[in-house]
Amino acid sequence: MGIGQLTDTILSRLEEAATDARASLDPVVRLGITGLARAGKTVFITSLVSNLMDRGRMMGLGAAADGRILAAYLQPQPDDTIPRFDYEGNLAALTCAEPHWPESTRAISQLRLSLRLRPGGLLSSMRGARTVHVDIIDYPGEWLLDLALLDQSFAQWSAQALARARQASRASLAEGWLAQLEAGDPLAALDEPRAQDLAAGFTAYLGAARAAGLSPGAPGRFLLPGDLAGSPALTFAPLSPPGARAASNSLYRAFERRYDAYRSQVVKPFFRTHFARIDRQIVLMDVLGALHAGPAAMQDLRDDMAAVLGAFRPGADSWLGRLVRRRVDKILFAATKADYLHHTSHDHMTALTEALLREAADRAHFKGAATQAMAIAALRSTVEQRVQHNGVPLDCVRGLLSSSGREAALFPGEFPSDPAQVLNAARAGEQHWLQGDFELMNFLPQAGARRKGDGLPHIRMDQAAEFLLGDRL
Ligand SMILES: Nc1nc2c(ncn2[C@@H]2O[C@H](COP(=O)(O)OP(=O)(O)OP(=O)(O)O)[C@@H](O)[C@H]2O)c(=O)[nH]1
Ligand SMILES: [Mg+2]
Repeated sequence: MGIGQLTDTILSRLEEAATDARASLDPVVRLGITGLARAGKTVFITSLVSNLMDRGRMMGLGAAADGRILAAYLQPQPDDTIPRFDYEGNLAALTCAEPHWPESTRAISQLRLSLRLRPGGLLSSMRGARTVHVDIIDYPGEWLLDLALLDQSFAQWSAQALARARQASRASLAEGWLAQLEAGDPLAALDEPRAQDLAAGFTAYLGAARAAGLSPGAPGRFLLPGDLAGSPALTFAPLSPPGARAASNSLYRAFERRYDAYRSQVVKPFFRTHFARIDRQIVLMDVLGALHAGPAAMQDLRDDMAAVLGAFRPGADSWLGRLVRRRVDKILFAATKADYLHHTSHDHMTALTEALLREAADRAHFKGAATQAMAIAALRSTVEQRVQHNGVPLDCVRGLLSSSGREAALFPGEFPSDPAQVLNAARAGEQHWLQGDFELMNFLPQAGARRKGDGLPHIRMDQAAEFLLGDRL
């Protein structure tokens, strides 16, 4: 083990000890919530907390159904350096007189929910109530994809990023940046304005890929810079290998150094201080969004899933493998926004999510943690309705359209019933789905969703909570 690795491990242990010393003796479950941008993390956490505080809609969570949860309350979180998840603000957005979806959030945040529990089983009358703290940690899924950078040199990463940018589905999005790249010489001396232009061109391409429903991939912070915006650690871009030896003052060497700084000063601290301490994880996936965006987006989703799973089972001799002492033992992959589909399609959505998970687990040689796939809606914004269309019954969902605020019943298209057909078309790089395109709707949250004793209306949040927390309650 090198000195750098030793320091990483020691730093991580010290951090852990400091947190443990501050914590009480009550058991803590550290629940990680992640997913790529717009996957539904903020709405999920708001709904989970609301439904654990008011448990009328949580009959699928054993401890709630048995009446063993005596109280649930928010507490100050143990980590003073992480922003608190704005539960109250997000709940207000979803339940106010004119409900709207919460603002996008672009960094890590945390919330502690404590549950007071009556013990179950034979000894229930002899033991007093106990407390379990659930520490909810919200972090961007893009940060997990950065793990791959730790195994790649600047040259390797550049080659891979350039090959990806030239793929058919991306070439037009990357055009501007690739032209910029051709116009310059990586052996020329570093010129800061040119370096900034290249980084900006590369970032614009990543943004365009995301807007097209494709995965921007690593480096995750280019689109989520937070307080690193404009810093040298984010002012680099892939470069083609130079034909001759690059001098130390060249653009090529400067970008190589910045790439290394990004890895050691941005990527590693996240894994060391936050990721290494997670017990349970939910990965939210916008499967409907990928289906709508087309086969290339679905292909990206499966690559991302394999990369994410790889982070949860790092090789024992990898940097992360040496760092992670406590292993995540349950991971839930949840396809979100199931309320955009009539329930008759939910089984198909689950089947596709399961197939994606199975395949990602094979590719990442994943074993160890229990995994499950599910279709959920953190906030149900629709009701179901059967509509006659040219004499044929159509299973629609009805809600308030985001575009106009008017109510409408829509049919999104048949959700494909055969996952293999979807996966094959994605692998083959088809331009469109054989069965026709899948429309994406956009509904607003409904007013008056909240009733006394009930949390936010949802689909299968109780089953998600049972899988993630049931055995600890
Ligand atoms: N119908 C429906 N839409 C949802 C649900 N959850 C999220 N959405 C939609 O997805 C969008 C993104 O949800 P967020 O919870 O903000 O997603 P996020 O992962 O926190 O996004 P970032 O903070 O931008 O990374 C919302 O604005 C809604 O339009 C849900 O349960 N049902
Ligand atoms: Mg968010």
